[in-house]
Amino acid sequence: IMIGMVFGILLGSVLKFIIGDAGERYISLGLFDLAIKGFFVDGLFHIGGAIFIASLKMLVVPLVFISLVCGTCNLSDPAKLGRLGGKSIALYLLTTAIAITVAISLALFFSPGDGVAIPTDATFDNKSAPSLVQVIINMFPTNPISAMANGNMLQVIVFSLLFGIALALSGEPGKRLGLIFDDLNVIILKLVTLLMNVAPIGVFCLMAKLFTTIEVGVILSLGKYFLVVLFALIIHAFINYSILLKLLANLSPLTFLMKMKDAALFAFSTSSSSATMPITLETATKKLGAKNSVASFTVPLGATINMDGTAIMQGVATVFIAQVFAVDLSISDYLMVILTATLASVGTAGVPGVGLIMLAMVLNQVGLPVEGIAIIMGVDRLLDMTRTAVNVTGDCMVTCVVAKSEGEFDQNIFNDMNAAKELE
Ligand code: DAS
Repeated sequence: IMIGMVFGILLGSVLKFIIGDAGERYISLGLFDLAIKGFFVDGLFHIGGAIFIASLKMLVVPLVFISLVCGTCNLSDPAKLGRLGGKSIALYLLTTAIAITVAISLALFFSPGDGVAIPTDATFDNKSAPSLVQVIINMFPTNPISAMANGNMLQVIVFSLLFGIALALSGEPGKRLGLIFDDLNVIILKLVTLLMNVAPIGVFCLMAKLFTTIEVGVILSLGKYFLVVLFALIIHAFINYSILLKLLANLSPLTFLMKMKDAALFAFSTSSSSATMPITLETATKKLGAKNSVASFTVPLGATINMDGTAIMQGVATVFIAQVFAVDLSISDYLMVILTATLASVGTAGVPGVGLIMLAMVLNQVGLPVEGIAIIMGVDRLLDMTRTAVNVTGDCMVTCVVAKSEGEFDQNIFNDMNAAKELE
């Protein structure tokens, strides 16, 4: 994806000097310009990029429905669902909401997208913001099929969670259907992987077209965007998690972070919470001291619904894209972003690049042009690696807090710096 990005930027920049706006055109090739612009920029690159964005949006509904039903219905002993589930889900949502609030505050403070105004024909339907009560009522679909057809993702997520819980509580029929959803999950994640395989071409087309027209200012603000996301991720992982660990479980943040190194590095290199899950589980039990009876529940659940790093990217990206397209978001729009991005990160399966796919949902929700994803897509891979490491760290932090609160935590293992050295 990085190679696709670099080549797209280079070719787009070269073409800009040939067929860019009159002010920037340095070589006039007459008819040849029109051929290049017509065939490449408005043809090949536009079509390639549009198809790639459409396929990203195509995945959102099935991905969220299947991965959430899977994550919820695989809950071990449904009876445990109450206490453990309640604590974990509450903590996961709390840390994600903190993450995205930090992200939006930093994005508003640093305003990486300011000063750039890419014209957009997207009409920002500044719908009269529904009251919070109405938002909560609206989250429950009267017709789940139409919610899916219309891409009303908040309703799809609620229906998926309820369906998964009902499935987990339905004995034999639930077990049979659960197995089918496990298989569907494999298929849909394969679809994501296939899409990620053609992502370099998609990114190349998007960036080539983008850089034929983009203002230099946008490129600079892209750098700022990258740094703001990175800064928010670092604050969340090193400060917010440390405070929560100390406050809620009286555990040493330094010991925790040092023991998280291997799992975080594996998450960074794979960009996939799901792929890292076996390492996360080993780390939570053998290095951090959480009993398996808790970790075997909170880690898979976390890998499915807990994506603090992703929520951070979605928060900063939404503000950045609103600024780049010079769209003013009101406070209620930001509240909608926090709710949507928190739920979007709940619906994001732990595989590379899906955070970007879910970003399409957040942008839709507040009426911002989804095409804005093209601007940030090129630097997303690097951010994906970093935010996945934060996602996994969040899963382990909550696991420790819940295990400690359940009295299923071995403090000696936690304090023993040599515990499970062989994992390294
Ligand atoms: N890479 C995903 C994960 O595995 C998250 C994302 O794409 O944002 O956590």
